[in-house]
Amino acid sequence: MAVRDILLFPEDSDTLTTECEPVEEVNDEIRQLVDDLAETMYDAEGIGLAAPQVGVNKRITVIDLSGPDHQDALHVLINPEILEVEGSVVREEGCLSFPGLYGEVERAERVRVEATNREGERYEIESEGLLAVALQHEIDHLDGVLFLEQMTPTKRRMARREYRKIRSKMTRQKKRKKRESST
Ligand code: K2U
Ligand code: ZN
Repeated sequence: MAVRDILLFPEDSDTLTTECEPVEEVNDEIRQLVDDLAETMYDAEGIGLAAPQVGVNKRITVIDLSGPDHQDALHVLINPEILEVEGSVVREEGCLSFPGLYGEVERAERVRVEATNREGERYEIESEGLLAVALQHEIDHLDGVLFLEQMTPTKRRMARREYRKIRSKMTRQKKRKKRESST
């Protein structure tokens, strides 16, 4: 298993906004990628992660709501499809490709999803609450859709402005550390 680098917006926006390819066969290479995705998600203290976020253009995502201290409820979704959606809910979301940015997104309240697991078997999840939100957030990633695009225009404008400030501060901090380490 390996922790991989997580791609960031905007420098990696081309990869992050590209629609992913279906997985043809669940083989050892795919299982290794699934394990790396899970390890990278836990290391980043996220509750979900999609393959394009580590630079792999395949329809694979992992979700674990139990958090990095438990790691006992890992959902592996290969070639996931949303079969049904119901209701509507607005919830604050974040994204590991937009570090430090949070914003409200409207999603379906309940979803029914079909996917293939790590053993290559097809299965279904019906969910609501945070799992339903995470499933929609992650499957959006596989379609090259980022959570900013799911916000209302006003919230998207505010989020873009906030994210520019976050990234400017990150850049200043990196430059200061580099100066301090060279003295
Ligand atoms: O795909 C990702 O960037 C991982 C997200 C997944 C996620 C975002 C929003 C809601 C559910 C899942 C990260 O786990 S961000 C962590 C997080 C989770 C909930 C709310 C805010 C931030
Ligand atoms: Zn995300």
